[in-house]
Amino acid sequence: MKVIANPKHAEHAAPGEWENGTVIPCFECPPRFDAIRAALVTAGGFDFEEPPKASEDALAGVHHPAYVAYLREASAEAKKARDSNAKQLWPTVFPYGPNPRATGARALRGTYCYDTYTPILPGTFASALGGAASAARAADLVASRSESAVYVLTRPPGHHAEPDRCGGYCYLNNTAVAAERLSKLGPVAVLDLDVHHGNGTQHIFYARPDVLTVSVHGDPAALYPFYSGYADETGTGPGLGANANFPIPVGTGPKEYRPVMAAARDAVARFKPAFLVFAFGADAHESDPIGGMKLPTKFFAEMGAAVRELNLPTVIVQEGGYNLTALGPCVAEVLGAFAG
Ligand code: OKP
Ligand code: ZN
Repeated sequence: MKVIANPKHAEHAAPGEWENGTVIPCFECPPRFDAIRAALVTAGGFDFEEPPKASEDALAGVHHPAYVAYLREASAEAKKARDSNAKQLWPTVFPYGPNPRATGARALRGTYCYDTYTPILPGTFASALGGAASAARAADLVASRSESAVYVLTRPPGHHAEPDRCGGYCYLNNTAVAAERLSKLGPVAVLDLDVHHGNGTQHIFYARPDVLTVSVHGDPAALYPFYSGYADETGTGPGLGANANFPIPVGTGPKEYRPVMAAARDAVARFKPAFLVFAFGADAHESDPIGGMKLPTKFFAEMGAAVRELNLPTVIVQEGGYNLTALGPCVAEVLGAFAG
């Protein structure tokens, strides 16, 4: 299987994350990429490639141009800063009131970001754009039918990135970039099996009948991103019926996860898409530090097989997964089901 690997991923490395008023070590870190890469090299049969030089054109139809410009300029501003504190742009105040006015740099931080997990650093834009370019390249390979499944090895992840806001460690929505690209050629389904709801992907396509978004994730009453991911969110306007959420209780194990995964997969099949984008996270693993689910490593082979059964040209995009020991083996299990 071809792997398109983001050559710029390591340019984004946050020094910590803000959790409940304290800075804690980052879960989303460059060693995640290395752990996956090492596991795939060990497993064998993977052919690693870099994408062609990144272009912002890949973001059209996914992110608002003003947001893209903000990410680019804020990263450049962080790069120019001299002291280490000014090299990190963290939001501290978020828009409020009936008509929020954002005219200065500090206001923009909260305008374009919705949480305290997602700072802008000198290399953030290059790193995120490298991921988007990797997703676009994978989509092009699958679209041309030269490959039936291509894996995008990237970080930071993307599925929490909204059209005009970063959040949840995500800046550019790689999954949505692949789906948008494929949607020029036929109906597309996105199946998101990261443990967190793919709010950004849902919202980017919420009014579109030609891109189905389906997500299985921890109940948002208990798990990030907290404000969306409920089962009654089904799309809007022409997109009504083209979104499906399957929230599951925190603590779910294989026995309860399996039928929900099958129901989500069947919702994709009923849509009869021409292409699939599989947003994959290994954070429903039993040892994940932030997921809270109970899936063992061997269940991920079953997950891969369930998705593979759709028998669709598929772009597999890496989202989360934060146990550095489990992450690589889980990815290898999922991809093994596609390669076999
Ligand atoms: C990104 B992806 C940890 C709190 C959770 C945000 C989670 C983002 C997950 N202290 N922080 O969906 O894996
Ligand atoms: Zn996640």
